[in-house]
Amino acid sequence: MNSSHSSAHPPASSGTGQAPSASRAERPVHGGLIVRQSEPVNLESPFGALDGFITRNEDFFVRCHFPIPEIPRDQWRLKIRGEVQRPLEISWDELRAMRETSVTATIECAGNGRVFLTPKVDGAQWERGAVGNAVWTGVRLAEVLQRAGLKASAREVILTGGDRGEIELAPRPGGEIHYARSLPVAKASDDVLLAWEMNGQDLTPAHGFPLRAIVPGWYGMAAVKWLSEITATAEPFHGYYQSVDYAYWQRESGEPSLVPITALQVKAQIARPGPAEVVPVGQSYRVCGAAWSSEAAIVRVEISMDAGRNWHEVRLGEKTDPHAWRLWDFSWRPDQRGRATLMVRATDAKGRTQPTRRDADRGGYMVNEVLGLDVFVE
Ligand SMILES: Nc1nc2c(c(=O)[nH]1)N[C@H]1C(S)=C(S)[C@@H](COP(=O)(O)O)O[C@H]1N2
Ligand SMILES: [Mo]
Repeated sequence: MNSSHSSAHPPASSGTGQAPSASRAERPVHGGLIVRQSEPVNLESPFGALDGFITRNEDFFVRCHFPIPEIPRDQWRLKIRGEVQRPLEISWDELRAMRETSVTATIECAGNGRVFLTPKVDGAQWERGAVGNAVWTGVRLAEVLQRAGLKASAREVILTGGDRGEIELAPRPGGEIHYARSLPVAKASDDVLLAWEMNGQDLTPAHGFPLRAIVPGWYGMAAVKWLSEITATAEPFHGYYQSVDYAYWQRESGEPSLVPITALQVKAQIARPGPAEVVPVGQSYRVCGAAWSSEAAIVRVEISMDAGRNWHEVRLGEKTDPHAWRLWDFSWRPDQRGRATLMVRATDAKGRTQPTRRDADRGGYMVNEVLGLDVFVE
């Protein structure tokens, strides 16, 4: 397996698209994606190549549970059914005639950073690159729901994708299922977008052509691709991708109870230097990265160069859309040779910050505890 580690110790790692040295790290590296799985396709962004606020479409990570469905746009229909007054089938042209909106939103896979967990957990072994930030254009889900007329009995809205297949690991339902996730009516009627464009271009097949959901402030699993059906239900949905997969143990009312993963956890990541990178002693190095949270701006990112003993505030990039990540950088002049353990920790406008320890109730998801990144000063 390839890795996005940018080791500058000779021989250099091959073909990862990573910046192999501090000086070259300053240059934008457009390195292609890292294959985590080829079928179904799962591709990771080289986070070390981060070079702007917007992730290019061709650099955006891809997370698929089933083969990518081929959906001809002119035959495609969006069905709206269940607890609605007027069940609908909306054609592509009808959808495009609706009011268009854009949102800049960061999508992070709930399993991003999983490779750093000990003991090892199941699932795609993402490093830091199952995250990206894009401008999404489409129509508000709320407007589509309004057209169908949600009944007062509706509690949740299930989004179903056009992709399907069999689950391999038990516990599993028999036969083929579709990828599906539900949203509470309050979120569905708020800021969820049904998007047809990513950074001004039609969605690619891998990212959900012709239509996908964007659920700002939530982990990626909610952003259902190849959207084909919207079903309003009176009962909570307990589909595979929110009860077996993408669920965690919550302890709010006594014994642990399995609940669907929803909101993004506040988190900062270092793009450069990369793991095991060699950083020159006595010279200034621009450490940089991104930080994000759920429904609150990032207000502070701190960095430590000595495994958490001393912390410094970094410089934050422009504050833009509340659902978008914030870039940050810090000028570092290492004066001591040897190994240095870098750490970052973000705080958002709601005062939430990153934990120092792993919460075992999260299983292989929501990795936002402060992690160390070792580099070598030479
Ligand atoms: N229909 C469908 N939608 C899906 C998925 C999927 O497998 N099928 N994967 C989800 C997960 S887990 C993530 S993290 C995001 C990733 O979106 P991307 O592939 O555009 O980066 O899509 C989500 N939407
Ligand atoms: Mo995901």
